[in-house]
Amino acid sequence: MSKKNYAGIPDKYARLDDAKVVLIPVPYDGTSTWGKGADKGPDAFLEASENMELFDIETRTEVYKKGVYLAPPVTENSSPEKMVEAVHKTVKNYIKQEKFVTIFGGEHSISIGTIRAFNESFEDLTVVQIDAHADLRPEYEGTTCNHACAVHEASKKTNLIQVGIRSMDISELDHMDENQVYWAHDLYEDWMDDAIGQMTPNVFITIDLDAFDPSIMPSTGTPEPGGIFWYETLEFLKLMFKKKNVVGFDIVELNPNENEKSSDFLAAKLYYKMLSYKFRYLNRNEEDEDDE
Ligand SMILES: [Mn+2]
Repeated sequence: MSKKNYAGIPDKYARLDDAKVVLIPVPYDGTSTWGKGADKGPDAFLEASENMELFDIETRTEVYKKGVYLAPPVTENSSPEKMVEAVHKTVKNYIKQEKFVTIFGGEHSISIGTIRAFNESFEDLTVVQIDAHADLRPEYEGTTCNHACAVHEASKKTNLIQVGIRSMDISELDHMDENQVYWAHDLYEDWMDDAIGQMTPNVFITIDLDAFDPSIMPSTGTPEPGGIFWYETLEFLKLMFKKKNVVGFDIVELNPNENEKSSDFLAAKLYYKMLSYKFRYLNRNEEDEDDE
């Protein structure tokens, strides 16, 4: 894991004390079932971030000046349960310091710990899961902390909204609220306002990169055809940052391939876009409808 600043930003923007944002890498790949390599995700993401322009054209901002502290990575991997506990503890520690906490995985099981920490810290939490897979199994291969179980706990303890889903086991229907599922095959219709309407004020976003179409995001553990694309995803994210109090987010399942760098760049740009939206729309709320 590199010891450099996030995106090569100057030291004065990278110190914990002054930074508004904390970025926690979790290079964990303990339970993945098919394509291995999500443990290499954070390094590939950080390397791509160093080669990215830091002026966001759309928001006309340089959000890194809010300060981004790159935390030491969470490397606990002795068991899936211990990893989830370590992520939970680390995330909670930075939330308590009133930072905007973001996490980069690693496989999706890391989100069990991140969501638990946010759910304990923010009232009446909505979790928006953008993912190809339902990830609702209560247990898989002997553990409740498998990537296939990433949002099972969230489905019981938070207001879960699932977007982009196109792969699941029939047993997962028992744990699914289909009124709050936006299937990939339905996303050509108007759907964003309906989804926003189902959200409580506090929103946490978990993005499994396999939600994206494999044509633009091939480097992921389990690519599924028929995924979402770049600008529609940005439109939905922007809407959430405008209308809701997005309290944090994680991005998971980058499985880098050294011959295919565009996925690393997509992840890097996605992360920076989300920060740009967060601070551009920071003081907005539902009453503040006017847009420039
Ligand atoms: Mn997932």
